[in-house]
Amino acid sequence: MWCSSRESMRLFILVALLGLSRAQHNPHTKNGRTAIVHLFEWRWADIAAECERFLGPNGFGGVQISPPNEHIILNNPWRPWWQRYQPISYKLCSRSGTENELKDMITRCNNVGVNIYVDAIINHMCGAGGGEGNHSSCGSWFNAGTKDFPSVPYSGWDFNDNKCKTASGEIENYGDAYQVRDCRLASLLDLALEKDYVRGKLAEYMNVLIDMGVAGFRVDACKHMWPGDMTVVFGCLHNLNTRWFPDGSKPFIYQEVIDMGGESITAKEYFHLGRVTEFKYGAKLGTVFRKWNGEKLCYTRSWGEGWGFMPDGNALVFIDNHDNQRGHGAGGASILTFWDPRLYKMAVGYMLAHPYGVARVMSSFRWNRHFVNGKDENDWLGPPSNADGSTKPVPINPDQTCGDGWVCEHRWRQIKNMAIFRNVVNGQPHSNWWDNQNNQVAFGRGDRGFIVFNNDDWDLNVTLNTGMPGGTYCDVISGQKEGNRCTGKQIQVDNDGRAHFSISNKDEDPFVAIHAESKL
Ligand code: QV4
Ligand code: CA
Repeated sequence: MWCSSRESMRLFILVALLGLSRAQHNPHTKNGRTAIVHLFEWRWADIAAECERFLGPNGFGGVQISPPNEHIILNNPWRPWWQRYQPISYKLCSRSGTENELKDMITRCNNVGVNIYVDAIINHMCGAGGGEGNHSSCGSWFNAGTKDFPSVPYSGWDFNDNKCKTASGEIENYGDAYQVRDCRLASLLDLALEKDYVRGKLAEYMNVLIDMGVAGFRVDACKHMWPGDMTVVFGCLHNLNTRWFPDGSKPFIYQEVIDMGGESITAKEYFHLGRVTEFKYGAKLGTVFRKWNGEKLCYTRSWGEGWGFMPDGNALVFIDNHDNQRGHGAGGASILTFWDPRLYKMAVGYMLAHPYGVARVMSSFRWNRHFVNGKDENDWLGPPSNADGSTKPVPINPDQTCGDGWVCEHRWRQIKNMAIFRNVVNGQPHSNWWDNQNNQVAFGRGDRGFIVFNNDDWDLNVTLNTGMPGGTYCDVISGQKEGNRCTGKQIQVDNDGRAHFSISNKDEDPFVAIHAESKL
Protein backbone atom coordinates (compact mmCIF):
# COMPACT_ATOMS: atom_id res chain seq x y z
CA MET A 1 0.00 0.00 0.00
CA TRP A 2 0.97 3.65 -0.05
CA CYS A 3 3.16 5.37 2.51
CA SER A 4 1.84 7.96 4.96
CA SER A 5 2.70 11.59 4.34
CA ARG A 6 4.97 11.79 7.38
CA GLU A 7 6.93 8.76 6.29
CA SER A 8 7.32 10.13 2.80
CA MET A 9 8.35 13.55 4.09
CA ARG A 10 11.04 11.88 6.17
CA LEU A 11 12.06 9.81 3.16
CA PHE A 12 12.16 12.92 0.99
CA ILE A 13 14.39 14.80 3.42
CA LEU A 14 16.68 11.79 3.69
CA VAL A 15 16.87 11.45 -0.07
CA ALA A 16 17.56 15.18 -0.41
CA LEU A 17 20.32 15.00 2.19
CA LEU A 18 21.94 12.09 0.43
CA GLY A 19 21.95 14.12 -2.76
CA LEU A 20 19.83 11.56 -4.56
CA SER A 21 17.00 13.94 -5.28
CA ARG A 22 17.98 14.15 -8.94
CA ALA A 23 17.06 10.52 -9.38
CA GLN A 24 13.67 11.38 -10.88
CA HIS A 25 15.42 13.33 -13.67
CA ASN A 26 16.91 10.23 -15.26
CA PRO A 27 14.86 8.60 -18.05
CA HIS A 28 16.52 5.21 -17.45
CA THR A 29 16.69 4.53 -21.17
CA LYS A 30 18.45 1.27 -21.96
CA ASN A 31 21.64 0.51 -23.97
CA GLY A 32 22.62 4.09 -24.82
CA ARG A 33 19.24 5.00 -26.29
CA THR A 34 18.10 8.60 -25.90
CA ALA A 35 14.95 9.90 -27.63
CA ILE A 36 11.36 9.41 -26.49
CA VAL A 37 8.47 9.27 -28.96
CA HIS A 38 4.89 10.25 -28.09
CA LEU A 39 2.64 7.73 -29.85
CA PHE A 40 -0.41 9.95 -29.36
CA GLU A 41 -3.68 7.98 -29.12
CA TRP A 42 -2.12 4.72 -30.35
CA ARG A 43 -3.66 1.43 -29.19
CA TRP A 44 -1.57 -0.68 -26.81
CA ALA A 45 -1.50 -3.58 -29.30
CA ASP A 46 -0.04 -1.30 -31.98
CA ILE A 47 2.58 0.15 -29.62
CA ALA A 48 3.71 -3.35 -28.61
CA ALA A 49 4.13 -4.26 -32.28
CA GLU A 50 5.87 -0.94 -33.04
CA CYS A 51 8.38 -1.54 -30.23
CA GLU A 52 9.31 -4.92 -31.68
CA ARG A 53 9.29 -4.11 -35.39
CA PHE A 54 10.56 -0.50 -35.40
CA LEU A 55 11.42 1.31 -32.15
CA GLY A 56 13.67 -1.41 -30.73
CA PRO A 57 15.62 -1.97 -33.98
CA ASN A 58 15.99 1.80 -34.56
CA GLY A 59 17.26 2.76 -31.12
CA PHE A 60 14.33 4.72 -29.71
CA GLY A 61 14.59 4.98 -25.91
CA GLY A 62 10.97 5.10 -24.92
CA VAL A 63 7.34 5.79 -25.71
CA GLN A 64 5.04 8.31 -24.07
CA ILE A 65 1.61 6.67 -24.11
CA SER A 66 -1.81 8.32 -23.88
CA PRO A 67 -3.51 8.16 -20.44
CA PRO A 68 -4.18 4.48 -19.65
CA ASN A 69 -6.82 5.06 -16.95
CA GLU A 70 -10.61 5.06 -17.29
CA HIS A 71 -11.88 8.26 -18.95
CA ILE A 72 -15.17 9.85 -19.89
CA ILE A 73 -16.71 9.00 -23.28
CA LEU A 74 -18.25 12.01 -25.00
CA ASN A 75 -20.82 12.23 -27.79
CA ASN A 76 -20.78 15.99 -28.31
CA PRO A 77 -18.33 16.52 -29.80
CA TRP A 78 -17.99 12.91 -30.90
CA ARG A 79 -15.15 11.11 -29.09
CA PRO A 80 -12.72 14.06 -29.01
CA TRP A 81 -9.06 13.19 -28.33
CA TRP A 82 -9.32 15.27 -25.15
CA GLN A 83 -11.86 13.00 -23.50
CA ARG A 84 -8.83 11.08 -22.24
CA TYR A 85 -7.84 14.10 -20.15
CA GLN A 86 -11.04 13.62 -18.11
CA PRO A 87 -10.47 10.71 -15.70
CA ILE A 88 -13.35 8.69 -14.22
CA SER A 89 -11.25 6.17 -12.25
CA TYR A 90 -7.82 4.53 -12.15
CA LYS A 91 -9.06 1.30 -13.70
CA LEU A 92 -6.85 0.50 -16.67
CA CYS A 93 -9.26 0.29 -19.59
CA SER A 94 -9.19 3.12 -22.08
CA ARG A 95 -9.66 3.94 -25.71
CA SER A 96 -6.21 2.40 -26.29
CA GLY A 97 -7.12 -1.00 -24.89
CA THR A 98 -7.60 -3.26 -21.90
CA GLU A 99 -5.45 -3.80 -18.83
CA ASN A 100 -4.12 -7.05 -20.28
CA GLU A 101 -3.17 -5.35 -23.51
CA LEU A 102 -1.45 -2.61 -21.49
CA LYS A 103 0.57 -5.19 -19.51
CA ASP A 104 1.48 -7.09 -22.65
CA MET A 105 2.71 -3.85 -24.27
CA ILE A 106 4.82 -2.85 -21.26
CA THR A 107 6.45 -6.29 -21.17
CA ARG A 108 7.10 -6.55 -24.90
CA CYS A 109 8.49 -3.01 -25.19
CA ASN A 110 10.78 -3.48 -22.18
CA ASN A 111 11.97 -6.78 -23.64
CA VAL A 112 13.25 -5.00 -26.76
CA GLY A 113 14.85 -2.19 -24.75
CA VAL A 114 12.08 0.43 -25.15
CA ASN A 115 10.73 2.17 -22.04
CA ILE A 116 7.12 3.17 -21.42
CA TYR A 117 6.23 6.56 -19.88
CA VAL A 118 2.65 7.10 -18.77
CA ASP A 119 0.71 10.35 -19.22
CA ALA A 120 -0.64 10.72 -15.66
CA ILE A 121 -3.68 12.95 -15.08
CA ILE A 122 -3.66 13.55 -11.32
CA ASN A 123 -4.85 17.16 -10.98
CA HIS A 124 -8.50 16.54 -11.76
CA MET A 125 -11.30 14.23 -12.82
CA CYS A 126 -13.83 14.93 -15.61
CA GLY A 127 -15.45 18.27 -16.38
CA ALA A 128 -18.13 19.58 -14.00
CA GLY A 129 -20.61 19.31 -16.86
CA GLY A 130 -19.81 15.62 -17.40
CA GLY A 131 -23.24 14.46 -16.27
CA GLU A 132 -24.26 11.20 -14.64
CA GLY A 133 -24.19 7.61 -15.88
CA ASN A 134 -21.70 5.09 -17.15
CA HIS A 135 -20.47 6.84 -20.30
CA SER A 136 -16.92 5.92 -19.38
CA SER A 137 -14.29 3.67 -20.89
CA CYS A 138 -14.64 0.78 -18.39
CA GLY A 139 -18.35 1.38 -17.91
CA SER A 140 -18.01 2.72 -14.35
CA TRP A 141 -20.92 4.78 -13.07
CA PHE A 142 -20.18 8.33 -11.93
CA ASN A 143 -21.94 11.61 -11.23
CA ALA A 144 -19.96 14.76 -12.07
CA GLY A 145 -22.67 16.99 -10.58
CA THR A 146 -22.34 15.47 -7.09
CA LYS A 147 -18.63 14.68 -7.59
CA ASP A 148 -19.17 10.98 -7.04
CA PHE A 149 -16.63 8.59 -8.53
CA PRO A 150 -17.35 5.31 -6.70
CA SER A 151 -14.81 3.34 -8.74
CA VAL A 152 -11.94 5.20 -7.06
CA PRO A 153 -13.81 6.06 -4.75
CA TYR A 154 -13.85 9.87 -4.57
CA SER A 155 -16.70 11.96 -3.19
CA GLY A 156 -17.31 15.70 -2.79
CA TRP A 157 -14.81 15.84 0.11
CA ASP A 158 -11.94 15.01 -2.20
CA PHE A 159 -12.23 18.14 -4.33
CA ASN A 160 -11.03 21.70 -3.95
CA ASP A 161 -14.18 23.74 -4.45
CA ASN A 162 -14.22 24.98 -0.84
CA LYS A 163 -10.70 26.36 -1.29
CA CYS A 164 -11.22 28.10 -4.62
CA LYS A 165 -12.04 31.79 -4.14
CA THR A 166 -13.18 32.82 -7.61
CA ALA A 167 -16.86 33.50 -8.26
CA SER A 168 -17.01 31.07 -11.17
CA GLY A 169 -15.01 28.33 -9.46
CA GLU A 170 -12.74 28.49 -12.51
CA ILE A 171 -9.19 29.77 -12.86
CA GLU A 172 -9.77 33.39 -13.86
CA ASN A 173 -6.34 34.96 -13.41
CA TYR A 174 -3.01 33.18 -14.02
CA GLY A 175 -1.33 35.92 -11.98
CA ASP A 176 -2.81 34.40 -8.81
CA ALA A 177 -1.08 31.13 -7.88
CA TYR A 178 -3.90 30.17 -5.47
CA GLN A 179 -6.48 30.27 -8.24
CA VAL A 180 -4.29 28.39 -10.65
CA ARG A 181 -3.86 25.54 -8.16
CA ASP A 182 -7.10 25.46 -6.22
CA CYS A 183 -9.68 26.37 -8.87
CA ARG A 184 -10.88 24.45 -11.91
CA LEU A 185 -8.89 24.31 -15.14
CA ALA A 186 -11.46 24.38 -18.00
CA SER A 187 -14.21 23.25 -15.57
CA LEU A 188 -12.33 20.03 -14.68
CA LEU A 189 -13.20 18.85 -11.13
CA ASP A 190 -10.09 19.79 -9.15
CA LEU A 191 -8.70 17.19 -6.75
CA ALA A 192 -7.65 18.14 -3.20
CA LEU A 193 -4.05 16.89 -3.26
CA GLU A 194 -3.53 18.22 0.27
CA LYS A 195 -5.57 15.24 1.54
CA ASP A 196 -3.72 12.08 2.53
CA TYR A 197 -6.56 10.06 1.09
CA VAL A 198 -6.26 11.63 -2.37
CA ARG A 199 -2.47 11.44 -2.30
CA GLY A 200 -2.76 7.77 -1.44
CA LYS A 201 -5.10 7.02 -4.34
CA LEU A 202 -2.79 8.80 -6.79
CA ALA A 203 0.33 7.02 -5.52
CA GLU A 204 -1.49 3.70 -5.60
CA TYR A 205 -2.45 4.25 -9.26
CA MET A 206 1.09 5.19 -10.23
CA ASN A 207 2.59 2.30 -8.25
CA VAL A 208 0.42 -0.26 -10.05
CA LEU A 209 1.94 0.99 -13.31
CA ILE A 210 5.49 1.05 -11.90
CA ASP A 211 5.12 -2.53 -10.74
CA MET A 212 3.95 -3.50 -14.25
CA GLY A 213 7.24 -2.10 -15.57
CA VAL A 214 6.73 1.48 -16.74
CA ALA A 215 9.84 3.69 -16.46
CA GLY A 216 8.15 6.94 -15.48
CA PHE A 217 5.48 9.55 -16.02
CA ARG A 218 4.63 12.65 -18.00
CA VAL A 219 2.62 14.40 -15.30
CA ASP A 220 -0.22 16.50 -16.71
CA ALA A 221 -1.13 20.02 -15.57
CA CYS A 222 1.56 20.39 -12.88
CA LYS A 223 1.17 24.16 -12.84
CA HIS A 224 -2.21 23.43 -11.29
CA MET A 225 -0.84 21.43 -8.35
CA TRP A 226 1.18 22.59 -5.33
CA PRO A 227 4.79 21.31 -5.51
CA GLY A 228 4.57 20.39 -1.81
CA ASP A 229 1.62 18.07 -2.45
CA MET A 230 3.39 16.48 -5.42
CA THR A 231 6.51 15.94 -3.30
CA VAL A 232 4.49 13.71 -0.99
CA VAL A 233 2.84 11.73 -3.80
CA PHE A 234 6.14 11.15 -5.64
CA GLY A 235 7.84 10.30 -2.33
CA CYS A 236 5.47 7.32 -2.09
CA LEU A 237 6.39 5.87 -5.46
CA HIS A 238 8.03 2.47 -5.72
CA ASN A 239 11.38 1.92 -7.36
CA LEU A 240 11.26 0.61 -10.91
CA ASN A 241 10.69 -3.08 -11.59
CA THR A 242 14.04 -4.87 -11.27
CA ARG A 243 13.10 -7.27 -14.08
CA TRP A 244 14.19 -4.48 -16.45
CA PHE A 245 15.82 -1.72 -14.38
CA PRO A 246 18.79 -1.55 -12.00
CA ASP A 247 18.02 -1.95 -8.32
CA GLY A 248 17.02 1.32 -6.68
CA SER A 249 15.98 3.16 -9.88
CA LYS A 250 13.42 5.93 -9.27
CA PRO A 251 10.68 6.56 -11.82
CA PHE A 252 11.51 9.27 -14.38
CA ILE A 253 9.21 12.26 -13.81
CA TYR A 254 8.63 14.98 -16.41
CA GLN A 255 6.15 17.62 -15.49
CA GLU A 256 3.94 19.60 -17.82
CA VAL A 257 4.37 23.21 -16.74
CA ILE A 258 3.91 25.80 -19.47
CA ASP A 259 6.21 28.65 -18.46
CA MET A 260 6.67 31.19 -21.23
CA GLY A 261 7.43 33.88 -18.63
CA GLY A 262 5.11 36.51 -17.16
CA GLU A 263 3.00 34.37 -14.82
CA SER A 264 3.00 33.96 -11.06
CA ILE A 265 4.02 30.30 -11.29
CA THR A 266 7.40 29.37 -12.75
CA ALA A 267 8.93 26.11 -13.94
CA LYS A 268 11.68 26.52 -11.33
CA GLU A 269 9.29 25.63 -8.52
CA TYR A 270 9.19 22.07 -9.90
CA PHE A 271 12.87 21.40 -10.65
CA HIS A 272 13.52 19.30 -7.52
CA LEU A 273 10.67 16.92 -8.44
CA GLY A 274 11.86 15.90 -11.88
CA ARG A 275 12.27 17.37 -15.33
CA VAL A 276 9.92 20.03 -16.72
CA THR A 277 8.62 20.58 -20.26
CA GLU A 278 10.52 23.51 -21.82
CA PHE A 279 7.80 25.12 -23.95
CA LYS A 280 10.04 28.01 -25.02
CA TYR A 281 12.16 25.55 -27.02
CA GLY A 282 9.65 24.71 -29.77
CA ALA A 283 8.15 28.19 -29.85
CA LYS A 284 11.59 29.79 -30.37
CA LEU A 285 12.97 27.20 -32.78
CA GLY A 286 9.79 27.50 -34.85
CA THR A 287 10.27 31.27 -34.96
CA VAL A 288 13.91 30.81 -36.02
CA PHE A 289 13.23 28.33 -38.84
CA ARG A 290 10.29 30.42 -40.07
CA LYS A 291 12.59 33.49 -39.94
CA TRP A 292 9.95 35.47 -38.08
CA ASN A 293 10.72 38.49 -35.87
CA GLY A 294 14.12 38.94 -37.53
CA GLU A 295 15.36 35.63 -36.12
CA LYS A 296 18.25 33.87 -37.86
CA LEU A 297 19.61 30.38 -37.47
CA CYS A 298 23.08 31.83 -36.73
CA TYR A 299 21.71 33.23 -33.46
CA THR A 300 21.29 29.65 -32.20
CA ARG A 301 25.03 29.36 -31.58
CA SER A 302 24.16 29.72 -27.87
CA TRP A 303 21.03 27.53 -28.14
CA GLY A 304 19.86 26.12 -24.80
CA GLU A 305 20.52 27.88 -21.51
CA GLY A 306 22.04 30.77 -23.51
CA TRP A 307 18.54 31.51 -24.80
CA GLY A 308 17.12 31.76 -21.29
CA PHE A 309 15.84 28.20 -21.20
CA MET A 310 15.86 26.23 -17.94
CA PRO A 311 19.02 24.36 -16.85
CA ASP A 312 19.93 21.48 -19.18
CA GLY A 313 19.46 18.84 -16.48
CA ASN A 314 15.84 19.92 -15.94
CA ALA A 315 14.60 20.19 -19.50
CA LEU A 316 12.33 17.94 -21.54
CA VAL A 317 12.31 19.34 -25.08
CA PHE A 318 10.12 18.93 -28.17
CA ILE A 319 9.23 20.82 -31.33
CA ASP A 320 5.46 20.36 -30.97
CA ASN A 321 3.16 18.45 -28.63
CA HIS A 322 -0.38 17.08 -28.85
CA ASP A 323 -1.79 20.42 -27.65
CA ASN A 324 0.14 23.07 -29.52
CA GLN A 325 0.14 21.19 -32.84
CA ARG A 326 -3.60 21.99 -32.93
CA GLY A 327 -3.75 25.37 -31.17
CA HIS A 328 -4.31 24.14 -27.58
CA GLY A 329 -1.88 24.97 -24.76
CA ALA A 330 0.95 27.36 -25.58
CA GLY A 331 3.38 28.28 -28.31
CA GLY A 332 1.16 30.00 -30.82
CA ALA A 333 1.47 30.16 -34.58
CA SER A 334 5.24 29.67 -34.71
CA ILE A 335 4.99 26.00 -33.66
CA LEU A 336 6.16 23.72 -36.48
CA THR A 337 4.30 20.46 -37.10
CA PHE A 338 4.01 17.72 -39.71
CA TRP A 339 1.74 20.11 -41.65
CA ASP A 340 4.96 22.04 -42.56
CA PRO A 341 7.13 19.00 -43.30
CA ARG A 342 10.21 20.68 -44.79
CA LEU A 343 10.83 23.08 -41.91
CA TYR A 344 9.58 20.52 -39.39
CA LYS A 345 12.19 17.92 -40.39
CA MET A 346 14.94 20.52 -40.04
CA ALA A 347 13.72 21.65 -36.62
CA VAL A 348 13.39 18.08 -35.30
CA GLY A 349 16.82 17.34 -36.80
CA TYR A 350 18.28 20.34 -35.03
CA MET A 351 16.76 19.26 -31.71
CA LEU A 352 18.03 15.70 -32.01
CA ALA A 353 21.53 16.85 -32.99
CA HIS A 354 21.78 19.35 -30.13
CA PRO A 355 22.84 18.16 -26.65
CA TYR A 356 20.35 20.24 -24.60
CA GLY A 357 17.62 18.38 -22.68
CA VAL A 358 15.88 15.03 -22.95
CA ALA A 359 14.24 15.05 -26.39
CA ARG A 360 10.72 13.90 -27.28
CA VAL A 361 9.57 13.30 -30.84
CA MET A 362 5.87 13.75 -31.69
CA SER A 363 3.94 11.09 -33.63
CA SER A 364 0.51 12.31 -34.71
CA PHE A 365 -2.69 11.47 -36.52
CA ARG A 366 -3.97 13.61 -39.37
CA TRP A 367 -7.32 15.37 -39.04
CA ASN A 368 -9.48 17.58 -41.26
CA ARG A 369 -8.43 21.07 -40.32
CA HIS A 370 -11.14 23.67 -40.79
CA PHE A 371 -10.04 27.22 -40.12
CA VAL A 372 -12.65 29.86 -39.35
CA ASN A 373 -11.15 33.29 -38.61
CA GLY A 374 -7.79 31.67 -37.94
CA LYS A 375 -9.14 29.10 -35.47
CA ASP A 376 -9.30 25.39 -36.32
CA GLU A 377 -12.92 24.37 -35.65
CA ASN A 378 -11.85 20.72 -35.86
CA ASP A 379 -9.10 20.87 -33.23
CA TRP A 380 -11.11 18.37 -31.17
CA LEU A 381 -11.16 15.54 -33.73
CA GLY A 382 -10.02 12.23 -32.26
CA PRO A 383 -7.76 9.56 -33.77
CA PRO A 384 -8.65 7.58 -36.91
CA SER A 385 -11.73 5.64 -35.79
CA ASN A 386 -14.34 3.15 -36.84
CA ALA A 387 -18.04 4.06 -36.94
CA ASP A 388 -18.52 2.79 -33.38
CA GLY A 389 -15.84 5.19 -32.11
CA SER A 390 -13.16 2.56 -31.54
CA THR A 391 -9.66 3.59 -32.58
CA LYS A 392 -8.32 2.12 -35.81
CA PRO A 393 -5.12 0.04 -35.81
CA VAL A 394 -1.97 1.51 -37.37
CA PRO A 395 -1.37 -0.28 -40.69
CA ILE A 396 2.19 -0.29 -42.07
CA ASN A 397 2.50 0.30 -45.83
CA PRO A 398 5.05 -1.57 -47.99
CA ASP A 399 7.25 1.57 -48.02
CA GLN A 400 7.27 1.51 -44.18
CA THR A 401 5.04 4.61 -43.82
CA CYS A 402 1.78 4.36 -41.88
CA GLY A 403 -1.71 4.26 -43.34
CA ASP A 404 -5.25 5.23 -42.28
CA GLY A 405 -4.37 8.78 -41.23
CA TRP A 406 -1.52 7.92 -38.84
CA VAL A 407 1.34 10.31 -39.68
CA CYS A 408 4.18 8.42 -37.95
CA GLU A 409 6.68 11.28 -38.04
CA HIS A 410 9.03 9.02 -36.07
CA ARG A 411 9.23 6.73 -39.13
CA TRP A 412 10.21 9.50 -41.54
CA ARG A 413 13.73 8.61 -42.68
CA GLN A 414 15.19 11.99 -41.66
CA ILE A 415 13.69 11.86 -38.17
CA LYS A 416 14.41 8.19 -37.52
CA ASN A 417 18.02 8.67 -38.63
CA MET A 418 18.45 11.72 -36.39
CA ALA A 419 17.16 9.71 -33.40
CA ILE A 420 20.00 7.27 -34.18
CA PHE A 421 22.43 10.22 -34.60
CA ARG A 422 21.51 11.38 -31.07
CA ASN A 423 22.43 7.96 -29.65
CA VAL A 424 25.72 7.83 -31.58
CA VAL A 425 26.86 11.27 -30.33
CA ASN A 426 25.48 10.88 -26.79
CA GLY A 427 27.78 12.49 -24.20
CA GLN A 428 29.85 14.37 -26.81
CA PRO A 429 30.19 18.15 -26.56
CA HIS A 430 28.67 20.72 -28.93
CA SER A 431 31.69 21.59 -31.11
CA ASN A 432 33.08 23.07 -34.35
CA TRP A 433 30.33 25.67 -34.77
CA TRP A 434 30.19 27.51 -38.08
CA ASP A 435 27.71 30.01 -39.48
CA ASN A 436 27.44 32.46 -42.39
CA GLN A 437 25.95 35.14 -40.11
CA ASN A 438 22.59 34.28 -41.57
CA ASN A 439 20.65 31.01 -41.87
CA GLN A 440 23.43 28.60 -42.75
CA VAL A 441 24.93 26.90 -39.72
CA ALA A 442 26.85 23.76 -38.84
CA PHE A 443 27.95 22.09 -35.63
CA GLY A 444 29.47 18.86 -34.49
CA ARG A 445 29.31 16.57 -31.50
CA GLY A 446 32.93 15.89 -30.63
CA ASP A 447 34.38 13.49 -33.19
CA ARG A 448 31.17 11.45 -33.48
CA GLY A 449 28.84 13.50 -35.64
CA PHE A 450 28.38 16.66 -37.70
CA ILE A 451 25.33 18.47 -39.12
CA VAL A 452 24.95 21.33 -41.63
CA PHE A 453 21.77 23.37 -42.28
CA ASN A 454 20.95 25.68 -45.18
CA ASN A 455 17.82 27.67 -44.38
CA ASP A 456 18.83 30.59 -46.61
CA ASP A 457 17.34 31.30 -50.04
CA TRP A 458 20.62 30.55 -51.80
CA ASP A 459 23.02 27.63 -52.06
CA LEU A 460 25.52 26.63 -49.42
CA ASN A 461 29.01 25.76 -50.66
CA VAL A 462 31.64 25.62 -47.99
CA THR A 463 34.54 23.61 -46.58
CA LEU A 464 34.26 23.06 -42.84
CA ASN A 465 36.18 21.51 -40.01
CA THR A 466 33.98 18.61 -38.90
CA GLY A 467 36.19 17.24 -36.12
CA MET A 468 35.52 13.76 -37.53
CA PRO A 469 38.11 11.10 -38.46
CA GLY A 470 38.92 10.99 -42.19
CA GLY A 471 36.84 8.80 -44.48
CA THR A 472 33.71 8.66 -46.62
CA TYR A 473 30.45 9.17 -44.76
CA CYS A 474 26.86 8.67 -45.82
CA ASP A 475 24.48 11.59 -45.29
CA VAL A 476 21.59 10.21 -43.19
CA ILE A 477 19.16 12.94 -44.36
CA SER A 478 19.15 12.47 -48.17
CA GLY A 479 19.53 8.72 -47.68
CA GLN A 480 21.24 6.28 -45.36
CA LYS A 481 23.88 3.61 -45.13
CA GLU A 482 22.51 0.24 -46.21
CA GLY A 483 25.03 -2.55 -45.88
CA ASN A 484 28.15 -0.87 -47.26
CA ARG A 485 26.42 1.37 -49.74
CA CYS A 486 24.94 4.82 -49.36
CA THR A 487 21.51 5.69 -50.75
CA GLY A 488 22.10 9.45 -50.32
CA LYS A 489 24.86 12.04 -50.67
CA GLN A 490 28.39 11.00 -49.76
CA ILE A 491 30.64 13.29 -47.73
CA GLN A 492 34.41 13.03 -47.99
CA VAL A 493 36.17 13.95 -44.74
CA ASP A 494 39.93 14.54 -45.15
CA ASN A 495 42.45 13.33 -42.60
CA ASP A 496 42.58 16.83 -41.11
CA GLY A 497 38.81 16.62 -40.46
CA ARG A 498 37.83 19.07 -43.21
CA ALA A 499 35.00 18.31 -45.62
CA HIS A 500 33.24 20.12 -48.42
CA PHE A 501 29.47 20.56 -48.18
CA SER A 502 27.14 21.77 -50.88
CA ILE A 503 23.45 22.11 -50.11
CA SER A 504 21.09 23.73 -52.58
CA ASN A 505 18.31 25.80 -51.06
CA LYS A 506 16.08 23.83 -53.48
CA ASP A 507 17.00 20.44 -52.01
CA GLU A 508 14.05 18.45 -50.71
CA ASP A 509 15.69 18.59 -47.27
CA PRO A 510 18.32 21.34 -47.14
CA PHE A 511 20.45 19.79 -44.43
CA VAL A 512 23.14 17.10 -44.18
CA ALA A 513 24.14 14.91 -41.22
CA ILE A 514 26.92 12.36 -40.81
CA HIS A 515 27.98 10.31 -37.82
CA ALA A 516 30.45 7.65 -36.73
CA GLU A 517 28.12 4.81 -37.72
CA SER A 518 27.28 6.24 -41.15
CA LYS A 519 30.94 5.88 -42.23
CA LEU A 520 31.29 3.69 -45.29
C1 QV4 B 1 -15.46 24.08 -21.41
C2 QV4 B 1 -15.10 25.50 -20.95
C3 QV4 B 1 -15.35 25.67 -19.49
C4 QV4 B 1 -16.79 25.28 -19.24
C5 QV4 B 1 -17.06 23.85 -19.71
C6 QV4 B 1 -18.50 23.45 -19.53
O1 QV4 B 1 -13.74 25.78 -21.24
O2 QV4 B 1 -15.06 26.98 -19.08
O3 QV4 B 1 -17.03 25.39 -17.86
O4 QV4 B 1 -16.74 23.71 -21.08
O5 QV4 B 1 -18.61 22.06 -19.44
C7 QV4 B 1 -12.22 20.23 -22.76
C8 QV4 B 1 -12.81 21.30 -23.65
C9 QV4 B 1 -13.19 22.51 -22.82
C10 QV4 B 1 -14.17 22.08 -21.73
C11 QV4 B 1 -13.49 21.01 -20.88
C12 QV4 B 1 -14.39 20.46 -19.80
O6 QV4 B 1 -11.91 21.68 -24.65
O7 QV4 B 1 -13.78 23.46 -23.67
O8 QV4 B 1 -14.48 23.19 -20.88
O9 QV4 B 1 -13.09 19.90 -21.73
O10 QV4 B 1 -15.51 19.85 -20.34
C13 QV4 B 1 -7.17 18.86 -22.87
C14 QV4 B 1 -7.66 19.86 -23.88
C15 QV4 B 1 -8.77 20.70 -23.31
C16 QV4 B 1 -9.86 19.81 -22.75
C17 QV4 B 1 -9.21 18.97 -21.65
C18 QV4 B 1 -10.20 18.04 -20.95
O11 QV4 B 1 -6.60 20.69 -24.30
O12 QV4 B 1 -9.33 21.51 -24.35
O13 QV4 B 1 -10.93 20.59 -22.24
O14 QV4 B 1 -8.21 18.14 -22.26
O15 QV4 B 1 -10.82 17.20 -21.85
C19 QV4 B 1 -3.16 25.14 -19.79
C20 QV4 B 1 -2.69 24.22 -18.68
C21 QV4 B 1 -2.07 22.95 -19.23
C22 QV4 B 1 -2.97 22.30 -20.30
C23 QV4 B 1 -3.26 23.34 -21.37
C24 QV4 B 1 -4.17 22.80 -22.46
O16 QV4 B 1 -1.78 24.86 -17.81
O17 QV4 B 1 -1.87 22.06 -18.17
O18 QV4 B 1 -3.89 24.47 -20.79
N1 QV4 B 1 -2.39 21.08 -20.86
C25 QV4 B 1 -2.72 19.74 -20.33
C26 QV4 B 1 -2.86 18.71 -21.41
C27 QV4 B 1 -4.10 18.97 -22.21
C28 QV4 B 1 -5.32 18.79 -21.32
C29 QV4 B 1 -5.11 19.22 -19.94
C30 QV4 B 1 -3.92 19.72 -19.49
C31 QV4 B 1 -6.19 18.94 -18.98
O19 QV4 B 1 -1.72 18.66 -22.19
O20 QV4 B 1 -4.20 18.13 -23.35
O21 QV4 B 1 -6.43 19.53 -21.89
O22 QV4 B 1 -5.98 17.58 -18.57
O23 QV4 B 1 -2.08 25.80 -20.39
CA1 CA C 1 -5.48 21.87 -8.92
